[in-house]
Amino acid sequence: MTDPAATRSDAPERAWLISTHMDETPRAEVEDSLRELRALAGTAQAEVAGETICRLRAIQAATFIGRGKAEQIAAEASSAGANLVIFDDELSPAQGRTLENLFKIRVVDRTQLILDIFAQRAQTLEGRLQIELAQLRYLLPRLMGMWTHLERQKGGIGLKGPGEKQLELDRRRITQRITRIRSQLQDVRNRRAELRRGRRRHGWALLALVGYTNAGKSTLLNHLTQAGVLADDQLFATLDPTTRQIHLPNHQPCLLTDTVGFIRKLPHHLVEAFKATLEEVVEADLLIHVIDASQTRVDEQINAVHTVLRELDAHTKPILAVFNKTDLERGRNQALRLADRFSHSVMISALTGEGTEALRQTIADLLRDRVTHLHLRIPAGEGRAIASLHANGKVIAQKVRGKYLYIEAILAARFAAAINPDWIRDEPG
Ligand SMILES: Nc1nc2c(ncn2[C@@H]2O[C@H](COP(=O)(O)OP(=O)(O)OP(=O)(O)O)[C@@H](O)[C@H]2O)c(=O)[nH]1
Ligand SMILES: [Mg+2]
Repeated sequence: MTDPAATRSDAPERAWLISTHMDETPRAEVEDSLRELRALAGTAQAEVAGETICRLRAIQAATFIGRGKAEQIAAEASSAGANLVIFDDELSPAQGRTLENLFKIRVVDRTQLILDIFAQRAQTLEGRLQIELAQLRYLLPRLMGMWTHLERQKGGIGLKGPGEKQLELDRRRITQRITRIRSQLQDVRNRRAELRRGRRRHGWALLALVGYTNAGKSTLLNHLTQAGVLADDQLFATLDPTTRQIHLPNHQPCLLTDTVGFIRKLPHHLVEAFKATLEEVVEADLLIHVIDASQTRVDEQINAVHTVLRELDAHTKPILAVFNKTDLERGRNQALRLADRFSHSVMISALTGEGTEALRQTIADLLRDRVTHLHLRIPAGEGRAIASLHANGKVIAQKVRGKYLYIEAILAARFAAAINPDWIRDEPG
């Protein structure tokens, strides 16, 4: 298969889409997944020349869909003027090669398509490094195939020919590059970890928005924090994380991070490569799972998010389910149907803001045992203790009366435990 980077070009490519399903898959599900594949193709700036749904009894080892079927599609795609085939599954290197030989045009699998979209979206150095790592790791096992092509061109003379030398060089160069990127990403992770440690030291609770792509995470972040990040009706609008302060009714200091959305069959390489970004999810105190309740396939989208969370080892974290898009009738109805599945859930519309005050309250309730709200009376001479309160917590009010400072503050539970009990008062004043 070809270099994923090569799928980007200025003129739109004409793609033939192939969506595969097991024989018994319900019709509605097949159509929905095809719709998603079209959206992915569109996001990658491909024009759809045509599409085939393959119902399979079993996956064929060599060609995935069977040689006969592939030949039939090749003819249709060729007469429709397609110059690219997009496959809704991850193909093995050998399958990709065999299919490319059959179709005589480029074959891009689902993984490559998603990698390509990510590559177009990545803005920051961190995002770019992560996507490059994922692309190189995808490419490495496929180099062999390229060499086979090369050898065939050379008439197959000499197994130890220049082709193999070139391949060895390429492999070595790619492996070296992977090592370099890994070490650069380790620096990014260290910096992020340091940042998080600092935030925790100051008693900030860390929240992360998670959810299927296009669920409305960025719209919600914008509504809650005026972050002004891009929210758009396209898949993977967000790649790079944005963190903003969110105000809660109890004044608990709290940060909310918006990050990359998930999708069904999210390539494993990508999850691996996006460790630095996704650590914001792994390290959060509470996950806000934004669900587009207006989707017909909402159950499947919820499951897809849980699958990725499991892969990240973040599935045991406290989760608040947020049913979004309840301004739409189907959104409201499905939210009511699904609420039972979660121990904590809220219905909102990130677009109109309906329900978002209840959301702030629920977040505050769920974080309550992480913080304490204290009224303190501290002798004015205790300068260090007072400075430490300011540094480690959120001081809501402070006044001097006589020889004492009266302070109302929110503190992380572990800091509160270290405070001289004589200073703690039950009532303000
Ligand atoms: N009707 C309706 N549309 C919404 C609501 N919230 C978000 N949207 C729309 O849904 C689309 C996707 O919103 P985003 O906020 O970009 O979604 P996201 O989850 O950040 O998506 P990615 O970053 O691509 O993963 C946009 O067109 C929003 O206007 C809502 O409550 N109601
Ligand atoms: Mg977004």
